[in-house]
Amino acid sequence: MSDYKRILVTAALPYANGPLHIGHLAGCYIPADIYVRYQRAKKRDVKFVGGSDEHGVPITIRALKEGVSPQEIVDKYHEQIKESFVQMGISFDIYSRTSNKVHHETAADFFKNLYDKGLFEEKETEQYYDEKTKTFLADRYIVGTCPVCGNDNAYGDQCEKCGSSLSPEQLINPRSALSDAIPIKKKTKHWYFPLQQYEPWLQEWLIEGHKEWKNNVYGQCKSWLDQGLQPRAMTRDSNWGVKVPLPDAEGKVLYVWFDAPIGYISATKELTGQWEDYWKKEDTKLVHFIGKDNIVFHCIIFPSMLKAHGEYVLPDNVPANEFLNIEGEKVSTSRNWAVWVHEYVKDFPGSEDVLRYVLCANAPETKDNDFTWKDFQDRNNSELVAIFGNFVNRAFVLMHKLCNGKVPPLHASVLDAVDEQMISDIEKSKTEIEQSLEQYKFRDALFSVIDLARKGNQYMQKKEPWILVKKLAENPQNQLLIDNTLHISLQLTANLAILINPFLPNTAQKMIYMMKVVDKILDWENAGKMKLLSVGYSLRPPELLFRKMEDEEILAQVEKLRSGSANATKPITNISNEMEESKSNSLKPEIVYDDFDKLDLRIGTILSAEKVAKADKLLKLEVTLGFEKRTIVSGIAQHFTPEELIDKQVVIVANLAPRKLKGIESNGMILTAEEPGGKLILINPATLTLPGSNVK
Ligand code: B3M
Ligand code: ZN
Repeated sequence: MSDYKRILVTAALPYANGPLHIGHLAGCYIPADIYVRYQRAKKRDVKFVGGSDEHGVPITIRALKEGVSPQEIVDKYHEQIKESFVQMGISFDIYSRTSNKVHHETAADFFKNLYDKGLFEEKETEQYYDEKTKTFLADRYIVGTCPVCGNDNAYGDQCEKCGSSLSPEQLINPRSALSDAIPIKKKTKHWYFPLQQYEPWLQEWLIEGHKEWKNNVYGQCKSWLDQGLQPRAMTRDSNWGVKVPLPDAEGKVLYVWFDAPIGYISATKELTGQWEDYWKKEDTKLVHFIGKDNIVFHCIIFPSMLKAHGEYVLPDNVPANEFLNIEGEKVSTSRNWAVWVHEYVKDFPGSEDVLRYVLCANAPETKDNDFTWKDFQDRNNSELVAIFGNFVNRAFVLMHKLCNGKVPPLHASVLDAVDEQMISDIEKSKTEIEQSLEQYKFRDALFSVIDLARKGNQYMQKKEPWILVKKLAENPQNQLLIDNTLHISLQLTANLAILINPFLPNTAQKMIYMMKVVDKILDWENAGKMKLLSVGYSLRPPELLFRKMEDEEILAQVEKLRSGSANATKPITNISNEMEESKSNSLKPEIVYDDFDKLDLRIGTILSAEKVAKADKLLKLEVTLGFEKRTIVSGIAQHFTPEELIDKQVVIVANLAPRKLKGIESNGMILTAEEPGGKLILINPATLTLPGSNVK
């Protein structure tokens, strides 16, 4: 680890154009908060800054949609988002907003600094213009077909379907997002930042200098640089935003992606008079937590701006996460396919830590991941309740029963190998968790904590103090063994409180209340130690740390999601039956590997699909395996239209004996998953895969 004196952690500034959902939390706020809480526990000088992004088209569009002013929009959502963060324990040192005066000044000064250095290219170009609403159409004001993936609703700055970054000129059949009008071209002047001039420097600083960044981040940056950078307009025609601080710039504001990251600087200014230490001293470690759609802005554009300015430190790391899908589908706020934080905290009061747990355990750290309510329930019931909560509860209950409610002594004379193993596991866990946290591997870190609790349960199981107590009369020695087990278990409990604290702060608080100790015990340096609780100290009775989540409440959430969403494919009236069915859908008898190995499973790409005459269930598919083409007749016509199957990749059983269906010879079978309600889902590879590849 390099030498630094202070850490500045930023988390992306969410647009104040709607409430917070769990995708936001999983993308950057939970990991940032874990990191910061850990650093605070390490007693490092760390500041955690954030705030609302209140400029740009996302805000003005929302205002138009709701028929109110942009100011009303940001006022409403800033407050709501801020409250959701507080409720979820996201412990910003400051949560600011970009409409603040200090931000407008800071961003304008930054622009002026680069302008005075002669860095901007001033260019008059023709841009799309909507005559109906008299608006220049940049960014999200313009929509059209994505040239990369064909999505009809790609924005002028990005296609949300394939993630490509776009400019309005690249859209096929562009139309105004405001009026649907076909835009004309009209001249307008803007200030361009010459990103291409920073290529050699980025090559050196980022590509050569930051190979340790996460693969998903590094890879995206590399591909941007490989494609070559273009000058980028840093101003827009609008009345909403930071005014361009130049005399001849009426009706021009800073591009939102110019001002938003400067929001980190303004927030730090608001937070502390020492803000310059955090931004200008080389021994600061600057870390940006973001979601994957913000990578280019934080790794390429903002660093180039900072470099151009010259006085600022550069990010040491940008540990971006990928996306979290919900129940297998992409989050869509417009279609209400989301789990809203303000609703979660109402529906599960007191269970904020459970959501933090699930979002960390399932964090999209290296690839997109899926949140399902079933998984939420399983992780709660079988990890938090059955492992962590269970261990702590057992230790407390047994201590009250067998040791008079006090921390029993440790008797070295009867310490055995099992005890020693437990003690050394505690020490090892600390190091392991610490290493994972330093490397931004939050899932691994969390699993190590749970694993330690699991070891605690196993230890207790081996020691069986509840059996020893029964033979106490014949074997008074047993009390020494019981004491040792409970002593170690209680020291382990104290350790677990320290280790879980960055992840589940409310749980750690409950634990220190039960142990009647002060906050100070949670200092990281205490982890790994065995003398955290003193012998003879009396502890409170246990409280349940987590409660079991029942099927009904989980089903209610699934139902809420589906029925409240435009994605609802079918009315969900009895999803509980479906869950029941899935429980009773028992497994087939065991097979050996050789049975499985007989299957030749391959990736195929569907080239064409058509209905089979006089068979309402069948589709005739042409599938390529790369080295050959197949005709496959599949009974999926009631689940998929022929059009939606074209170009899809599927898994096929390639060595199934041919058979005739409605007179057509079928050569193979397509694999699908069947949900309890009968819905079919294609099994396809997560990324484009060469046809013919073996599936094993
Ligand atoms: N508001 C984009 C987003 O919410 C943007 C992040 C700004 S971070 C400086 O995804
Ligand atoms: Zn696309």
